[in-house]
Amino acid sequence: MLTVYGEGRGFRVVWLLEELGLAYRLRPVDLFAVENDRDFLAINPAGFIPALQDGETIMVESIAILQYLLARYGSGSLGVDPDDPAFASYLQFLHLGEAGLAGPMNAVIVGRQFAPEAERNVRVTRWARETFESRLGLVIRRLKDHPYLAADRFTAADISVSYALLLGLRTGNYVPGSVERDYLARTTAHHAYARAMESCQATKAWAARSPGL
Ligand SMILES: N[C@@H](CCC(=O)N[C@@H](CS)C(=O)NCC(=O)O)C(=O)O
Repeated sequence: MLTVYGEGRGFRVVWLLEELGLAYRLRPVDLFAVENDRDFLAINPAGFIPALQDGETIMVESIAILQYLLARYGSGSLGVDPDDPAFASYLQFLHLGEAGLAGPMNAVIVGRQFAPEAERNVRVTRWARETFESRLGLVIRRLKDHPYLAADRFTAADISVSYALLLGLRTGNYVPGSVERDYLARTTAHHAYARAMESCQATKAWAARSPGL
């Protein structure tokens, strides 16, 4: 049985598992009390989420977990094969969703919402916001004349980037334009997205009290 530890970016993993129709267990992790969660710290001593346990295999990093699951359990239409011309675009956006969007957005959230006033670093926060914006420009450019980020079909790259855009939206740090709104309406219309939301009750509650599309 696959076990996903933690929501947050674990939502990407749960969404993919729902798309693939694979059985899993979601084990919640309270990041505000993680130092007392010995069972989780045995899985990820670094104490961040998500983590995946698959038998003896334990791993972290949401995008790596997506790649692992697709490679190990069959990607169906959610991956792109290396001999497909869309492979490069697929890999690029799959990783850009975290490295170029959600990662910098973390710095914006900490800089604007979590850090005590005296410890806020305006320059770092601005840099992170500008990084997010410039990478977002690549996403918008692509979506202006394509429905999805790669291969003109929904792939794991869309799970990666959709999550990042929703993170920015729900934390009030990004307002999607019409291109991204139409895109998010398309990706979140998936039944697997709705099932993932039912599975991830903390994410569902967060979405309900946050800005929506
Ligand atoms: N690049 C990592 C980022 C993981 C991450 O930032 N997780 C957040 C919650 S979604 C977290 O655990 N933050 C607390 C921490 O990093 O200690 C991934 O994609 O999994």
